[in-house]
Amino acid sequence: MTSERYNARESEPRWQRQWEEQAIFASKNDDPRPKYYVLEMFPYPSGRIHIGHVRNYTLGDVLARFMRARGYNVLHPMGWDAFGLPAENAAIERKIAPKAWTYDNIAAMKKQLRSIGLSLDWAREFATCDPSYYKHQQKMFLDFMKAGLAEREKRKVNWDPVDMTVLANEQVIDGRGWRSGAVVEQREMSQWVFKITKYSQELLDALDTLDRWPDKVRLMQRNWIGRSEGLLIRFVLDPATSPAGETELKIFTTRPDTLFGAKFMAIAADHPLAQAAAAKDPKLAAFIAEIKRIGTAQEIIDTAEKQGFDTGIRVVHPFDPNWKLPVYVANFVLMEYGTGAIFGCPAHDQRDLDFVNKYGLGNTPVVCPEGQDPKTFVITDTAYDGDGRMINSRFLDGLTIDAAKQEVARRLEGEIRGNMPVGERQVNFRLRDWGISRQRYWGCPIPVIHCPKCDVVPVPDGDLPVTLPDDATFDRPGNALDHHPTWKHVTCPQCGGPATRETDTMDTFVDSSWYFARFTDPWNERAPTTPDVANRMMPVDQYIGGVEHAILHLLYSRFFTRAMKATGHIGMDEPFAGMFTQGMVVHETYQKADGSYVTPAEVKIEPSADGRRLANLLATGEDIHIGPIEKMSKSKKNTVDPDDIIATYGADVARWFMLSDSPPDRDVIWSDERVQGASRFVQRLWRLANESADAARTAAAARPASFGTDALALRKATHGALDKVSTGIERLHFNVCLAHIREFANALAGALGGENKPAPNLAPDLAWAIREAALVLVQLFAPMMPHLAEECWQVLGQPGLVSEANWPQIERDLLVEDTVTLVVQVNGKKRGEVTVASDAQNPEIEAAVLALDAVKQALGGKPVRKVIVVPMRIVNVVG
Ligand code: ANZ
Ligand code: ZN
Repeated sequence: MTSERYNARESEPRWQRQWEEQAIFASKNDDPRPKYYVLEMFPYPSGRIHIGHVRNYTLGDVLARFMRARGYNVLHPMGWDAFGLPAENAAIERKIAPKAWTYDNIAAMKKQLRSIGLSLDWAREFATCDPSYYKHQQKMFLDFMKAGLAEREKRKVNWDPVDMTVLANEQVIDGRGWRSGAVVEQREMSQWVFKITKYSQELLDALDTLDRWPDKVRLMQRNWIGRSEGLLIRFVLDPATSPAGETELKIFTTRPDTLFGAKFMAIAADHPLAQAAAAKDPKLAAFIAEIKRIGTAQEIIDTAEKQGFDTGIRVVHPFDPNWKLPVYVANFVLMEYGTGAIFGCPAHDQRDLDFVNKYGLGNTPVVCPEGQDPKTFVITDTAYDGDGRMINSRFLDGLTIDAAKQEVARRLEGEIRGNMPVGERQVNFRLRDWGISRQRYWGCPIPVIHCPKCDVVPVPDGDLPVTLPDDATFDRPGNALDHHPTWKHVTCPQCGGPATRETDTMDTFVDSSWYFARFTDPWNERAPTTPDVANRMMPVDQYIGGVEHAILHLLYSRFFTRAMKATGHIGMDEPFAGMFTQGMVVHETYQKADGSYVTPAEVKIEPSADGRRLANLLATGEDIHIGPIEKMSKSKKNTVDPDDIIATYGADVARWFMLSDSPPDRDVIWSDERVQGASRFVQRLWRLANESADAARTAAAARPASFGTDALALRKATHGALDKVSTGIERLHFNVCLAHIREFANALAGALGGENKPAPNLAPDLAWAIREAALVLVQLFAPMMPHLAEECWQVLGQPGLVSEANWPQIERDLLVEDTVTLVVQVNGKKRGEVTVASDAQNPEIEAAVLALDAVKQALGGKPVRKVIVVPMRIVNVVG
C-alpha cells in the first residue's frame, strides 16, 4: 500500500504527453462508428485563458470523454476566433503588428489549454485569421453574392468628423469618438449586407424543432426576429397642408382596432415626408438634425425622452373624411421598421400616452376592460393594453379586440383608392439584414474590386485569398487598409483598367458563423467543406457556451448554415442540435477603506469570534471590506488565474471544483475553501484506489459464482452509481454526478473496512466486488479528473489508458429499485439525505440516518432524544 500523496504536478504533464503522443483524441472522418460532435465556443485569443474558459471547456470535455467511452467517434476540436479590434489596439498602443500579437497570444493560450488536460483533437486546429481559413470565407461570400444573399446597401455608420473615419460601436463612448472625443455623426454609406431577412420566417419556425435548446435562448431568438401581424394603412394627406407632390402617408399598425382612438400621426426623422416638410421649415429642419445627431439606435430611443415636432401637415381619418389628424416628426419612430410612420393611440399605448400628455393632445379610450363601466372608464397616466370590448368606436362598438381588428382590415382591404386597397394585411419582422462591412484592418477582406467602368467586380476564384498586407501601419486613425500605399490598387479583372480593392473587411461574427463546419474537414484546400464529410459529422450534437452569445452568434450561424446549403457547401439547415448555456464564475469582491479593489490573493480571511468572516490585507493587516459576489472582472480585481490554480492544486482539482457545487447552467461561486475540499477529495480517491488494489489482490480473475451480503451490497452501490452517473452526464447534470461519485466512494471505503486500515484477509467474493467497484469508480470520475484516473487505473493493474477504456456495462438486475430519498434534519436543520428501500420500516430508516457522518457530527456526541420519520419525506433527529 502506498503512503505517498498523489502528486498532480508530476503526474498531469506526464499523462498529457502520453495522450498526445498516442493521438488518442484525434477523430477520423472515416471512422465507421456513430459520430458525436461536442463543441465549446472557441476563444478569442486575448492573451490569457480566464476561469470562465476553464469551466466552459471542462463541461465539454466531460461529455466528450464520456461519449468516447460509450463507443462514439467523438469530434471535439478547438480553434481561435482570431480577428477583431483588440489586435489593432495593441498595434496602436504597443507597436506590435496585429498578426504577431494574435499568434503570440494563441501560442500562450494553447499552452494553458493543454495544461487543463482537455481531450481535444488538435490536428484540426485553425485560427480564423489564417489565410487558409478565410480564403474559403471569401469564396463563400462570392457564392452568396451570386445567390443574391450578399448585397450592397446604403446603411448608417458612426462617423468621426475629426478623425475622418468610421467607428465601430464599441469605439463610440457616450456619443463621442474614443480617440478624438468628437461628437459622432450618423452617415449613410454603401455597406455589404447578408440577406438574413430572406430566412426570417424559416429561422423563426425552425426554433420549434430545436428541442435540445434552452427555452430562454429560443425565446430570445424569437423576440429578436420579432414577427408581428398587422395592417398597412394608406392615410390621405389633407391637400391644404401637404408639401408639393405628397399625397399619402403609409403606416404599419398591429392595432387597427384602435383606429377610433387615434390622436396624432408620427413619422421618423428621415421619413421622406419629414424631409419634404423640413425644406420649408427651418425650425423643423433643426429639430430633425438634432434627433438624427443623437441617433436612432433602439437603446437610445428606449431611454430618451419622447419628443416631437408638429409638421403642420394633416391627414384624413380613413373612416371619417371630416376627421383630421396632425403629423409629428417624433424621435421614437424608427425609419427601419414598418413604414417609418405610425398613428398614435394614446389610451392604449404607453409611449403614445406620454407623448400626448406632453403635447396636450388628449386621449379617448376605445377598449374597455371587462367589468368596467364604459361611461366612467378614463385613462390618465397609464395606458391600458389589456383585453376588453370596443367602445367609442362607431361600428366597432361591442366587438372584441380580435373581431375589431378583422373588421377594420376587411373594410379597408375592400376600399380601393387609385387602384390600390387602402388597407393591406402584412407580416413584419424586426430582424434586419446583417450589415457585415467593417472599416477595419484586422478582419477578413471582402473579395471585390471597384472599377470605375465595370462597377463592383468579384475577385476571380483563382486570385483568392485576398490576403491582408503584413506591412500596414497604425500611426493614423481609420482603416489601415485604406492608408496602405499599394494594397488597394489593382487592375480590374474584367476590363484591365485601374481599379481599387474593397477596403472593408467582414464583421468578425462572419468568421464564427461557420467554423464548426470547417472543423469537419479543415484539411480541404479546395473548398470550405467536403460536403459528404460535413453532412456526416454535422450537426454539432452539443454546443456549449455563454448566454451572451444566445442571440447574434447563434442566429448568424443558423443563417449561414442555410446560406451554405443554398450554395452547395452543406446539406442541412440547423448547425446545433443541442445547445447549452453555462453560468458564470463569480467571486466575492474586496475593497480597502478608500474604495479601491484588491485581489483575493492579497487578502487573508478569518472567522471572527461571532462567526462572521473578517478580511485583512496580507501586506499591512489593514481591514478589508468583503463586498458582493460578482462576475469575475479585471476592474473589480476579483479574478483567479487558472495558471495559479493549476500550479497549486493541479488541473483535476480545478476541473472537479468547476463541476461540483452548482448546476452547470447556473453561476458558480469561486471559493478557496471548496477548492481545498476538492484537493482533499483527490487524495482520498488516490488512497482508495491503492487500498482497493491491495484488497483485490486476493480476488480471482473469474467472477465468483455467487456473492455474499457484503459483496452484493457493494455491487449494488457500484451499479447504482454507474447508472446515476451515466444518466447524469447525458443530461449535463454534472454536479449531481459528482455527489453520486462521492457517495459511492464512501460505500467503497466502507467495504474496505474504513480508510487507512490494513486490508483484512477478504473473502474472494468481496475482493472481487471491491476490484469491480474500484475500477468503476475510477471510470466514473475519469471524465472529470482524467489525470488522476489514469494514475489510479495503473495502480489497479489495468493495461492501457482509462481514456481509451469502454464505459462499464450496467447490470440492471443489481439496480436497487423502489428506493426513496429522505431529507435528514438534525434539530430542524438539514444535514443531508438518505436513500432507503421504499418499504423500509422505521427502525431500519433510523439506523441508516444515525449512521450518517453528517448526523453524528451535528449531534456532537449528544444523545439522541427522538427520531421523527415523516414517511417518504423527512427524518428529523432531535438531540
Ligand atoms: C397603432 C397602435 C395603437 C399601436 C396601440 C400600438 C398600440 P410590433 O408589435 O413591435 O410590430 N410602430 C410601427 N412602426 C413603428 C416604427 N417604425 N417605429 C416605432 N414604432 C412603430 O409593434 C407595432 C406597433 O409599433 C405598431 O402598432 C405601431 O404602433 C408601432 F394601442 O399602431 B401601433
Ligand atoms: Zn473594369
